[in-house]
Amino acid sequence: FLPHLISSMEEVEETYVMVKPDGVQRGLVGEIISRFEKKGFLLKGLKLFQCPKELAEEHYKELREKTFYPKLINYITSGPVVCMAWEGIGVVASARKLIGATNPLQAEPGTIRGDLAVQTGRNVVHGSDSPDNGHREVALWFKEDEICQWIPAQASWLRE
Ligand code: IDP
Repeated sequence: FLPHLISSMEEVEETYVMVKPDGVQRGLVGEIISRFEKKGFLLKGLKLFQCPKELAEEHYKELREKTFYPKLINYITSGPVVCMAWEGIGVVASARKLIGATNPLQAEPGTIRGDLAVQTGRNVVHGSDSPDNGHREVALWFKEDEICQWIPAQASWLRE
């Protein structure tokens, strides 16, 4: 949170973004991180991580009743994921736009899923769907000491 650099009353948000196991296996980690980095959001947390089943179940608990839920849990725990915490004004909705629609065939070209994926069950990346879930998911996937509060050298070139 960089209060002295924020000139408006807009609220700083955080979002949890994750390169799913297919994105890691396909060598798309750098490409995906790059899109958020170039956009100008602040990276606060980053790690390669093998997700335990219990954590996957907690993360996707709202989808428990869905027929695809068991496959989703298998998918997310099938190999390492890359966990990211990004901060910024409007970062939650903006990250969702950069990611694109859940079904990659419906995702616009230029979005991560639109450019890099073909199937909902292999849609390479996750992004929190609301500011509340952003906080919840960053806290769920990261320990407190894995989050860095820092001011990038280019901060004043991103925000007036
Ligand atoms: P989102 O990731 O775009 O927010 P959600 O509806 O929250 O989409 O679903 C979470 C994840 O569950 C999706 O990203 C996708 O990996 C998986 N999923 C959703 N719907 C289906 C489906 O119909 N078949 C297989 N997997 C699905």
